[in-house]
Amino acid sequence: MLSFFSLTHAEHAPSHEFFRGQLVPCHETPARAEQVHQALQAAGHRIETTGFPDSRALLGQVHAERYLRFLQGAWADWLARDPANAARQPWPSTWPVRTLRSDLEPREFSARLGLYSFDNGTPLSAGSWAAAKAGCDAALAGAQALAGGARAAFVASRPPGHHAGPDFMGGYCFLNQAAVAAQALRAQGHARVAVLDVDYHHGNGTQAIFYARSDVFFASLHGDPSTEYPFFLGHADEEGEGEGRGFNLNLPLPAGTPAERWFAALEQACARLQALNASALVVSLGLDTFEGDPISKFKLARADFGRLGARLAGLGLPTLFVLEGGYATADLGLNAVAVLDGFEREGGR
Ligand code: OKP
Ligand code: ZN
Repeated sequence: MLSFFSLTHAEHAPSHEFFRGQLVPCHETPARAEQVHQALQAAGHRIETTGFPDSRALLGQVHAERYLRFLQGAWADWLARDPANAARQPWPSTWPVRTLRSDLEPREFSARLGLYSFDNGTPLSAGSWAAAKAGCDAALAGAQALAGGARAAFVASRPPGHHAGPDFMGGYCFLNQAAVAAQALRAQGHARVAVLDVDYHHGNGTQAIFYARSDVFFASLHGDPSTEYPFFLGHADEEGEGEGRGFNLNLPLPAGTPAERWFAALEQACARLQALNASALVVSLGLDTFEGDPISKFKLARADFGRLGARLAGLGLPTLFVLEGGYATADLGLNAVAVLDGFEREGGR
C-alpha cells in the first residue's frame, strides 16, 4: 500500500512523561515510527517521504488559530523564559476547569500551556510542532493520493493526533492528523466522510472537532472511559449534537475485552457507517489494542490485525489509514503491516 512517512517525526523527542505517579521514559518515541518504516520497507510497500503539500489552511479548519499560534511558538516561548530550559520539559500545572475563564489567554507560558492542554501527559520538545505539522502534511498527501485514484493509503505519522481537539493538546497528541485528512476529503467533494477510530483510547479530540457536524461521521471502539484514559469522554450516550445528532457512535468496551467481542463491536460500527452512506473512510489506526501493549488492555493478536484490514477492505470505500497509538514498539511495524496486507488481500489496493 502506498505509504506517507515524514522523517521530521524524529524532531518530536521528549524524554519523560508522568505515568502512574512517576516520571518515566516516554512510551511514544521516535523508535515507533522507525519500526513502522522498516516493516513497510521489508514488506515491499511503496513509501513517500518528501514533497508533501502544506496542510496549514486545513489546520485552520480543524483547530483554533490562537491554539495553532501558541503551539507553533511554544518551544521558543519556553526558551525565552530561560535559556537553560533547552534541557528541560515544560509541564502545565494550572488548568481552566469549571468556573475559570478560558476566553482570555494569559501571558505567562505555563498558564497558556495549561489553557491549551487537558492533561499533563503530553510532553513537548523542540520539534513537536514540526513533527505534528509534518504528520498533517503527510495526511493531506494521503488524501490527495485517494483523490488521484488510489484505493487506499497509509499515513505513518507520529506523534498521534486523535486526542487533539479544536484548541487543546493531550494524550501525546498536538494536531489531529485524522481530522485534517477527513477535512481534506470533504474538500475534494466527498459529501460524507467516516472516521473510524480503532485505537484503544477514545479519540476525544476527533469527536469534539466533528460533534456538531453531519458531514463527518465519527465512530470509535475503545476502552470504557469509566476506567480508561481519557476518562472524560467516550461514553455510549454521546451521539452528536445539533446537525451532528446521530453522527457520533461510541462503542466502549471493558478493559480485558477479547478479540471476538471487539470484532462484534467493529461490526456495529461498520453497519452504521454503511447505513450513513459515507463515500470515504479515514481509519484512526491505533495498534495499542495489541495483547502485548504496555499501557492498554485489549487482547488482539497479530492475526487479528490482518482480519481488521480485510474487514475494512470489505466496506469498499477509498480508505486512508492514519497511525495513532501502539506502544509495543518491537511489534508495531509488523502489526501495522498486518492491517495493510489484510486490506490488500481482500481486494483493497
Ligand atoms: C495516546 B493514544 C497521563 C498518562 C496517561 C495517556 C495515554 C495516551 C494514549 N499522565 N497516558 O491514544 O494511543
Ligand atoms: Zn491509544
